[in-house]
Amino acid sequence: MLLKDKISEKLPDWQSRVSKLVREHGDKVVDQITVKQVYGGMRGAKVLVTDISYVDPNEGIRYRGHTIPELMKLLPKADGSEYPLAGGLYYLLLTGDVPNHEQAQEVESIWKSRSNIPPHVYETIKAMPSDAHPMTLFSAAILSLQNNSVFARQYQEGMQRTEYWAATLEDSLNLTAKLPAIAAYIYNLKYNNGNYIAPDFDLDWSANFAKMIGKDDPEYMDLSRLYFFLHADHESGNVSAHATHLVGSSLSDVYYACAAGINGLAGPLHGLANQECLRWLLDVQDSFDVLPTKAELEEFAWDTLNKGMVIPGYGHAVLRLPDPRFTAQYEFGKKHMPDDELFRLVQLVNEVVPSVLQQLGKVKNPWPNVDAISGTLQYHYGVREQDFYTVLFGVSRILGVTSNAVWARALGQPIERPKSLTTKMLEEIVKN
Ligand code: AMX
Repeated sequence: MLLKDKISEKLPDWQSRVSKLVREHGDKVVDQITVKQVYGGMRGAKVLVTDISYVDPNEGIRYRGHTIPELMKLLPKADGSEYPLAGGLYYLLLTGDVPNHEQAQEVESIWKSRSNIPPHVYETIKAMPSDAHPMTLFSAAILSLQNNSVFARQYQEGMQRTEYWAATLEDSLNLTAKLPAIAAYIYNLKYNNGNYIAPDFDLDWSANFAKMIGKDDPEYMDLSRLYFFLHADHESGNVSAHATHLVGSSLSDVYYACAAGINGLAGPLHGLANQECLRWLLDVQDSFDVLPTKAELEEFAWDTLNKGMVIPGYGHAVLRLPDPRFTAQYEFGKKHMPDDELFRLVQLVNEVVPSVLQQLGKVKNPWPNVDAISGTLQYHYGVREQDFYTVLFGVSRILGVTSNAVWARALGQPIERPKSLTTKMLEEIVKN
């Protein structure tokens, strides 16, 4: 199979690079850990490795070494669209090579052939209480697929360590193939009277999601392609990626690991910020009949901060510039909805909020992140159910975290087990 062969071909070189590094330089110091980092969520501590993506604080995300604008040009596009095929992105994340159109389409075909969802998954989703958050349904649906894990079955049968990654790849392809239909099912169940809309296998993975939630509009299909392209990975330390990796490091299969990552994504300081951000923008709209003036918006922002709340969609643990994922969506908005009232509000917030956050004096990055605009674009096309937005993020994020999972197994990354200390021990350390 295309992806398996390609990874097999690349693996020996990666294995020898990693084992040489560890063998010859295993005791070299990479970084020092400060007391502030120990207490501060390990911020900036360089203790993880991934080759799938890297976040440069002053430049933003690079997938396999390529920036977002570069990949918008390089990745194969869906027919008649200027936005990348998710199949091509997955090929890139998994293999490190930019695919040609045929290779991207081949991944899309693999997905189509594995997209069928066992009926018990739907039953699991339906059995949840009607007020369960869509992320709860999404996580439960992923976990309910676990009985299909190739990795778990082969492990029980006595698989060789060298085979782990190939079984993980199988699981990853099986899971990612099903994500658009699972997400669409959740959407239709919660907001569309349970109407089921069949996939259209002439469409690509991203556009098919749009189709299955009843959006035939080519512009919304393009937005889906853009959205799933932008949210796929953000190196290894963010909560969803790290949670997935941590759980996978115990040789839990990708279903267990991805459900964990999705649960982390559901937090308001991480993926749920997209829903929170739209809510905040709508609150602004409700408070003013027309677009507020800059002074009014500034006052509204201060009100939010004075209530002890964060301004969602702004700030980042690593980035120190406007997030290029924000910029790419902003460009989409400028092209397709320049006069949309909410989009104009996003523009105004972007002009006002950074300086408010700077005045706080403690925010390290006052600029917009990916979540500052993503909900607004969805809202424009009628996907107005804010609590669904993080599911969209999750569909995309699983492309990145499963790519990481395959390579973590391929390179034999061990079970994670950092060391904890007591406060007393730290007090002793600083005394000495
Ligand atoms: N509004 C108000 N206060 C903010 C802020 C914001 N948007 N961003 C940072 N701060 C505050 C922090 O809460 C912290 O305050 P404290 O010292 O009193 O606890 C202080 O500024 C320093 O924080 P930081 O070092 O700049 O950021 P961080 O690495 O601790 O946190 C993040 C990063 C994203 C959690 C934070 O910026 C935030 O809460 N932003 C709003 C929520 C959001 O948009 N999250 C989505 C991030 C992207 C993603 O993962 N999807």
